[in-house]
Amino acid sequence: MSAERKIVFYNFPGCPYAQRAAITLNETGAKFEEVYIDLANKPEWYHKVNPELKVPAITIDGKTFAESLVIIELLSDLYPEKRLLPSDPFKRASIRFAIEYFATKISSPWYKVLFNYGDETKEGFIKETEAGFTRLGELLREQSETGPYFLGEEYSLADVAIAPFLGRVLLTFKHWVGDYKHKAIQNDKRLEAFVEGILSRPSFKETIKSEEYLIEHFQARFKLPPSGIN
Ligand SMILES: N[C@@H](CCC(=O)N[C@@H](CS)C(=O)NCC(=O)O)C(=O)O
Repeated sequence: MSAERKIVFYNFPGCPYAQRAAITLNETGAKFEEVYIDLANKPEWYHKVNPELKVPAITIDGKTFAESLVIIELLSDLYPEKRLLPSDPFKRASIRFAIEYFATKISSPWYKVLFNYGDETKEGFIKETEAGFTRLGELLREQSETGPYFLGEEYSLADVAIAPFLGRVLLTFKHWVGDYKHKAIQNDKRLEAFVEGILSRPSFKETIKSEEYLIEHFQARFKLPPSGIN
């Protein structure tokens, strides 16, 4: 059992990076104080917490850290009994690779469409994410033939780090890309179970805002048109 620590978590719940930290805190069961940072109107004092003025940030026993991947690894190290990062160096490397892969091949086209919404970017978004999901299915099977999680039955930081982006990517397809359903997911049982598994994990569901909240947030933040789905 890890020692009780004083944790302050600086969060903006619409942010997928911040949700990575929220999920990890939820998984550890640690007690923490949550400070809401309104990104549209950041408090003056926040630059002392994180000079980059981004969320998430966390203060643990007086030491402050930013960057979601740094924070979730730190929490995993502080609560090793939760086994969010396995001790096997090869598994740890595969987890870090999957996180980076998802960011480059799926989250990056997602940001492209959010910041420059139009027919061309939507086409590119479909094409690039179909390819990205196809390869993701192969990466999952390289770890384990059965799921639901990246490593198989064992939940890990790969699942933590990917879920907030996966949820928002699929929500974007549903509302702004004609409710498009990926063939790569429909045709791959392992990938389909992964999607279902990480998005139904209680720590994900307890830290995600409602679809209505996210739709409104995306519209305001990225100047997207109203959702095509009622
Ligand atoms: N690389 C950072 C990215 C964090 C980030 O970009 N957070 C956004 C919100 S999702 C932010 O705070 N942006 C500052 C702003 O909107 O002013 C991480 O992994 O934590």
